[in-house]
Formats: sequence, structure tokens, C-alpha cells
Amino acid sequence: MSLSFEPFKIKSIESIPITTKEERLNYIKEANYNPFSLKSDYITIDLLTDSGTTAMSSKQWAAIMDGDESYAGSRNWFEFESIVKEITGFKHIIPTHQGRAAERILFGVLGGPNKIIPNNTHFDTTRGNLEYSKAVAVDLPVKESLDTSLIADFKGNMDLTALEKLILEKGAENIPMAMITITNNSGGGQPVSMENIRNTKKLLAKYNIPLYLDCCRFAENAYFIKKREKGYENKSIKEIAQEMFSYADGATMSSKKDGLSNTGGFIGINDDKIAEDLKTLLIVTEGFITYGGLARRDLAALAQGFREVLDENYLEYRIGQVKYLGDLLTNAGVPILKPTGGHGVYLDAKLFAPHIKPENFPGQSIACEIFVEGGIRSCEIGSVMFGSYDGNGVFEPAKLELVRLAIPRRVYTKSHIEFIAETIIKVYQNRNNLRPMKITWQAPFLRHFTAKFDYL
Ligand code: P61
Repeated sequence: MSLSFEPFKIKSIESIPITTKEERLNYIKEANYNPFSLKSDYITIDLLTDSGTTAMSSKQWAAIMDGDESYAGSRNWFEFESIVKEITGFKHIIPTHQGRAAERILFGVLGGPNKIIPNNTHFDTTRGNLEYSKAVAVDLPVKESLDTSLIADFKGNMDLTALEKLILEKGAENIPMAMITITNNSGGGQPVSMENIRNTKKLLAKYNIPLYLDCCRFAENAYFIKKREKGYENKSIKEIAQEMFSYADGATMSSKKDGLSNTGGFIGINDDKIAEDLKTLLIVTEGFITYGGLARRDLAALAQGFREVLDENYLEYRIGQVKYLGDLLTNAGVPILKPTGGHGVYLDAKLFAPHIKPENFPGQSIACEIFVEGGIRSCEIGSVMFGSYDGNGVFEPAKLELVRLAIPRRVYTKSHIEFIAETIIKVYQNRNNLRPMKITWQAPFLRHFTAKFDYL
């Protein structure tokens, strides 16, 4: 049966705020035109992130009620460790409260001054944690990933020619690890093929460089492999995931995505010595090795979430819902990054608002207008997040100017999706009214979270 409906029924509901346009104009101004600063009480549909915003199942809530809050050795930890080991095959699983804590701990051991760490594309926290350790984060996505209108199956792939060039130029001894982010979040939630993961491992092995996966959305990536890569059509999502992880020496995960939960993360690793160092840092900064900064009931919800995310009916609905929104927008002529990826639709802000220069943040201007039009919160992924000025005051824009409509898992229905599409189509029809912006205040790291903006 092909799924044109949600494969679940609703047991518990949460009312959403309905506001007027006049109110929303005030709210966004009060928030200094940064959607991160809006109160959630003002938001009708929240597409800021798919991270930690999942609706949990009745089985997960039951597991929460049955949580065992022992400081050490809680049975929920063993349930969590067991399912994560079953999927990933890693020898050591180190729990953390979210993805960036896993990154901080891993790079606390493997990062540091003069180290170079390549990735298909580092997400902002990964880059932020590496740069904070004074290492250099290098993005090596395949060229196709930069053409938003090109339809290709695996636009998240790593550019292997560029990777080998980097290793030869910089020296393998300066590259303590390489990463692949599945799916590639900053590049539009695009998947990475099994062939690319396998060949990346092969190339790195030649130079003795370990491969780590940033595996926040591993199940969505596995679903794309099943649907698009020859030889995987009859394999289960779990088997595909197991093969993906078999090529990696370790992984970091924000389980707030494909753990189908509201919090959590982990590091998986095979190397005993590095694992010892990581556990020491974990105990000093996160918590004991059987809870890592999480309530034990959260580990219980995650253990159940990791089972549910492998369900192909769920993944068909999930990826189908994102595609449905993408198709509604494309049919109305709205420029989006194509094809739609795993966890959201990304508007191409350069094509949407060509009259606004990257240094005047077209994506931010669109995100503010989408909120004013329909109370929908989205997130700029462009020059606010990744742009900078070089030492000579010359602006270096992000490679892509995107506005991400991240879809929380199992939260919104088909009619919500249709309302989102109608709102964005209206903003697109009135796009000539979109105005350029400037930053009036910013923090030194990860500025987009707290920056203040105004119109020029
Ligand atoms: C997101 F606006 N992602 O996509 P943590 N790796 C990858 C991620 O996607 C990721 C993390 C590591 C978020 C949350 C978020 O500026 C932002 O559990 C591929 O959030 O620490 C997180 O995992 C970090 C949204 C993060 C943002 C930073 O929405």
C-alpha cells in the first residue's frame, strides 16, 4: 500500500497559537528580526528545526514512566546501549545530552591547533566546536551540491578527488580524522550513497585516517539508499544502516533527530584508547558513563525511538511528507533546492529574492516575511550562518543562500503542510516587497542564534 496518509493516529493534542498579522509584525520587531528570539507562544507552525521537536509515541511515553533513575547502571542505559550497538556495531557507546556535546568531547581529544578535519559539509555546531578547539574545518561536498536546480540522487556525497588532494597537500599526519554528515544538513538534507561512504573509507584507509559519521539522520539516509541505490532495494533499513556504520571507525550523533526523541546524543567508537580519553572527558564535563548528562528516562525513550525509526512505513511517510511540500511549492514556481532531501524543504533565497545581495541576507528577510504572513517560523541557512568578512573587510558569502523549512517528525498533518505551502506561495508572489537587512549586533561564535537585525 502506498502511504498518502500519516501512518499513526493521534492520542494527545497540543493547541497551537493563532495570531493576527498586526501582532506578528510587532513580535518579529521585538525579536530584532531574528526568528530564534521569538517566543514559541507566538508561533503557529514551527519549522525552525527538526531537532528535539519529534512527537513521541505512546510506547515512548510508557518507557518514560517506567524510567529507572539510578545514577549508575540504570537498566535504561543498557537498553539504549544495546540497540545503538545493534545498529552501529561500535565497540564503545558514550552517551551525551545532545550532538554538540559529543562533538566537543570528540574534538577535545582529536581536535586542536593545526589539525585539519574534512567533511562533506560540517554543520554549524561541528564547525563551531572544531574552530573553538583551534582546528580547521574543511568542507568538501561534490560539485553537484552547489547547483540547487540539478536533480541527482546523492548530492550529499563527499568529493573524493578534493579529499585526496587535501591529504596530499596538508599531510595525513595533520588530519586526525575525516567526517561524513548523513544526510548533509547544510547542503539541503541530501543523502550520501553507500558507494561514496565505502570509497571514502577506502581512500582514508590508504593514509591511515579514521572515518567518523555525523549520523543524526542515519535512518533517513538509509531510506534514500534503499530507494535509489542499486542492490539495496530488498535490504531492510537496519541492514543498510549496519553496512553504512561498518565503514566507520566512529560516529557522533544528535539523537534529537533520528532517535525520535526530544533530547540526547552519543559518540560511538571502536578504538579502546581514544574511548578511554573520551570517557574521562565525559565524566568531567557531561556525567557518568551510563547516563552522559541525560535523565535515564530519556535513554528509555531513545531506546524505543531507535526501534521505531527503522520502520519503513514511518520513513515512507516522513520522506513523502517533505516531498509533498516541495512539490506544492515547485508547482507554484517557488525556487527550492532540488530534489527535496530528508528533513525539510530548503528555499533558494538567491533565486527567491535576487534583488537582495548576500551581504544583506535575503534568507533572513524571507524568513521574517514568512512569519509575518502566516506565523510560520523557519531558519536561514546562508550568509547569516556561514558568511564572514575576511581580514581586509571583504565579505565572503556562504556557498548557498537557503531558508530551511525543517519538518518536525510526526508533528504536523497533511493540512498543516498545505497551509505552509499556501503561506510561502503568497510571500513569493509578493517577493518584490522583500527588503535588504543588516546585522546590528552579533556574538563571536555561532552568531545566528542571537544576532540582532534591522532593515537597511
Ligand atoms: C538542526 F539552527 N542540528 O538541524 P545538537 N550535526 C548535525 C546537525 O544537524 C546538528 C548537530 C550536529 C540542528 C539543531 C540546530 O544553528 C543551529 O543536538 C548534522 O543540536 O547539539 C544539529 O546537534 C548538533 C539548529 C543546531 C540550528 C544549530 O536544526
